[in-house]
Amino acid sequence: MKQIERKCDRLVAVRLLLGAISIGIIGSLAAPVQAQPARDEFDNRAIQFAEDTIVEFEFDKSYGVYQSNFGIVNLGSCSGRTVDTCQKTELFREVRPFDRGEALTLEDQRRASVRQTRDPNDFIGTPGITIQGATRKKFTFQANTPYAFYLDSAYIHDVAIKDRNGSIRVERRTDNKPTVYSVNTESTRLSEGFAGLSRGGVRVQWDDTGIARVSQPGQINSDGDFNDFVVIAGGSLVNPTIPCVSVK
Ligand SMILES: [Ca+2]
Ligand SMILES: [Ca+2]
Ligand SMILES: [Ca+2]
Repeated sequence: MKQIERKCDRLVAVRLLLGAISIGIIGSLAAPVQAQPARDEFDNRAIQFAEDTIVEFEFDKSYGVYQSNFGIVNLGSCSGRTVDTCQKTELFREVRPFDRGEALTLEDQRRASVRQTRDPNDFIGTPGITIQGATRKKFTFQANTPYAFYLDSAYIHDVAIKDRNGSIRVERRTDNKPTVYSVNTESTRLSEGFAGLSRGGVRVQWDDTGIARVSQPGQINSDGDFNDFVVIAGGSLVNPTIPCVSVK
């Protein structure tokens, strides 16, 4: 019961402290008895806290043609040897691939072939359009448990199919892409690291698996832009001594 009260204190404190900053780390609950040395990590290798810790996440933007889902995978809770069997918690799900469309159309592909694009913003996805509902979510990390982030993506695109009689029809296809994990530095950047959680936040920047951008022609991997899906973690460490204020 006391822990719940403390959590309440911290939730309120977040609102008081953050002000213009819309994201925050909500400190931690009472430290459990630990057999192992405490260790905090927030990088590609692992997401791990020495104490139970609630972190608030906010969807920022996506600049990628894929339709993606972002979440947290508990690396200490797996039913097999591979990461795909670990327990997952989804935080944000794109309901469409990007703001201005529901698929990469034949017209998009034609324009790309002549190095044009209908969207100079690289298929931007914004809160309220590609991500509906809450764009801030909290997650409780259990003490001394390794986690990672994951991104699931699908490529939704039209293809032209020539029938036997010579007529052309358009078929919309959905290709599910392999899940990418933050343990892969080719997929994810967490540049600010653990210290960033209490200093404005950590930008969790994803590169999915690459759709060539027409704005960068001639490059072998022109889509290693690490902006295909961006989430901000934390931002401000809550002071646990702030008294509880009733939430209206
Ligand atoms: Ca997208
Ligand atoms: Ca990319
Ligand atoms: Ca991109």
